Amino acid sequence: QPIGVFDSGIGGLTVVRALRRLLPGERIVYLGDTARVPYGNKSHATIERYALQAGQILGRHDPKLMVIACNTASAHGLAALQAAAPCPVIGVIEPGAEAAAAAKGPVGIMGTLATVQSGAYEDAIRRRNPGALIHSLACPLLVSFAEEGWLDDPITDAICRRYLNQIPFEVRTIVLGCTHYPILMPSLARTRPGTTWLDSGELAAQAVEDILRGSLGFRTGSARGDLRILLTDAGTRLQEIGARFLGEPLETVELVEL
Ligand code: DGN
Repeated sequence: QPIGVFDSGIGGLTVVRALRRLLPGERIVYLGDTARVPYGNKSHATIERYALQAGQILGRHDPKLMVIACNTASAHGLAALQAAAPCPVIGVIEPGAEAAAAAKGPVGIMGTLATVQSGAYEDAIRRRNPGALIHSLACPLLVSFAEEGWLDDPITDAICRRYLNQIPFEVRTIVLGCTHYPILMPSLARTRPGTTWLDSGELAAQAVEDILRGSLGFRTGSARGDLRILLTDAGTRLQEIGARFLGEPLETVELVEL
């Protein structure tokens, strides 16, 4: 059985990349809702409905586990999908929040508007550490910069600085609460040296590894697991942008309708 991975678009490919590094033999079916991305500025009800539709498509592939590889969809759709899906479902927020709750001192959260407005990170961190000091910041422009691929560029540095200056200087641990942000790491690190960055997607991939090793089982051996990429729309620059997030060429892409 494969691992089913769902994202609002292609940002979740950073999670697939981490999964393929940690669990190279696993088969993965990825569904990116590229026709309706971005989710970051949509309402709770809409995002929840989209997540349930995506779960139905992934469910046809009989996954042993589903991963919502998008912070926005995890914040608004995880509970509904967990209730509806025929297999366990994990999101990217709990693993990121767990690491943040264990950090020393105040923590920062960067994410889309919908993720920050949901308060999902605050809730998940305070459940583990009720006294935690948390500074959340919506950074809606960063998704576009990540997709544009301006990764080593003074303009991206300036935008990162503009956002990060709003998080008090004493905050030394910041959660990348959007699966697009890891590819902006060079700019973020230049802007705020000495910060510990918690990559919610990477942490979620580690949580998947723990679950598989613990109970669901995983494929060993040298054969690389198959990766199927299902998208609801394949725009012109998709191969180029997707490959940057995945860290390998996007071979075949299948179109699906939700
Ligand atoms: N990558 C998505 C996330 O982690 O929240 C955001 C992309 C979007 O839908 N704007």
